[in-house]
Amino acid sequence: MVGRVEPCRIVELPEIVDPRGSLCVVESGKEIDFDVKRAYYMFGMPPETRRGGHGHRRLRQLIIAVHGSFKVDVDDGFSRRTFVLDHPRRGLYMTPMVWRDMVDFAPGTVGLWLVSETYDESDYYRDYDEFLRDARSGA
Ligand code: T46
Repeated sequence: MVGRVEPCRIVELPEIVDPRGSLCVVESGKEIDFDVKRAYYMFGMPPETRRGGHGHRRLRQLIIAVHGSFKVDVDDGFSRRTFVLDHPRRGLYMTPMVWRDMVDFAPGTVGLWLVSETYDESDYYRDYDEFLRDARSGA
């Protein structure tokens, strides 16, 4: 079986270089295959923080370290991968049914999440064993 971490990938965002400062674009139907229903961002993470520690049933997302860097550990119940986000020109596209942990935040990091769903707690897997059971049964 092909694991679901496989479709998680780094997306190089188009950069419009300008001496006044670079401009990067994320457009639905181009860089991402979903309409953005919600954006949230995080800052002030102490370096030893772990964020995430959950999976999503339907939500797709693009994660960008707009400043600083952090790592994203992804796990589809079969295999694991680690992605490093360390440039605002690069995003991590993530499919549903993937468990993720965010670690190793550099001081001053600001992370931006562009996601396909409004906030809905019922979309979350907060329990790893429940996630594992469903992921392995192909839910
Ligand atoms: C993710 C990581 C990086 C809301 O009310 N609305 C929202 O849109 C979000 C994202 C969160 N919340 C509330 C729910 C919790 O009471 O904010 C609180 C913290 O959220 P959570 O416990 O989900 O925090 P993390 O670090 O586990 O996860 C959050 C996001 O939920 C998640 O999707 O990718 O940040």
